[in-house]
Amino acid sequence: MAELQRTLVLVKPDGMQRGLAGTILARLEARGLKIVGLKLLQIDEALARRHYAAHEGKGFFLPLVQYITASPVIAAVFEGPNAVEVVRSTMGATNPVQAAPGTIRGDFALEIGRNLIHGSDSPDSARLEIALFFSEGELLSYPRDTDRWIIES
Ligand code: IDP
Ligand code: MG
Repeated sequence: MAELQRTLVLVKPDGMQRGLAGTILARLEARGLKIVGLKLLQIDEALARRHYAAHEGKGFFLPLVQYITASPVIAAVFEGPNAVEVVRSTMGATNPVQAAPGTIRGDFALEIGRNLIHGSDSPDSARLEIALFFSEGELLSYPRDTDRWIIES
């Protein structure tokens, strides 16, 4: 059986401003992933710098901090088998120019600096990122009646 994972998703400010939050979350939900955490928040500069610490010093770092703090975002934790990789493949490539049609970025975005969605890139970064946005008590474990039709166990 595949490893059950949790991963952090952000609907970035452009997704919120463009009214695409529901569409983006719906694609992940329809894939079969389960929402186990969800909140609307405004990311401040300190949180943005921690979340994107791996990119500090790169040319796009400051514009990236400005972008992610420019408007409220939705933070969500999705759970499922191989959730990290499944979210990444559903998002599409970082640069929407290279993102395949059918992916979120490939269907709704044009530029790397306005690419709509964040998804953790590994189980380790997922654990760190989830802890930045959610306390343990804000994450819920619950069965869905449909789980056995989505996950072969
Ligand atoms: P990811 O979001 O697909 O994991 P990362 O390489 O982790 O991509 O970069 C984080 C975010 O930084 C990207 O989603 C994008 O918003 C922004 N970014 C990455 N590379 C560039 C760039 O070359 N120019 C402008 N923005 C970039
Ligand atoms: Mg990344």
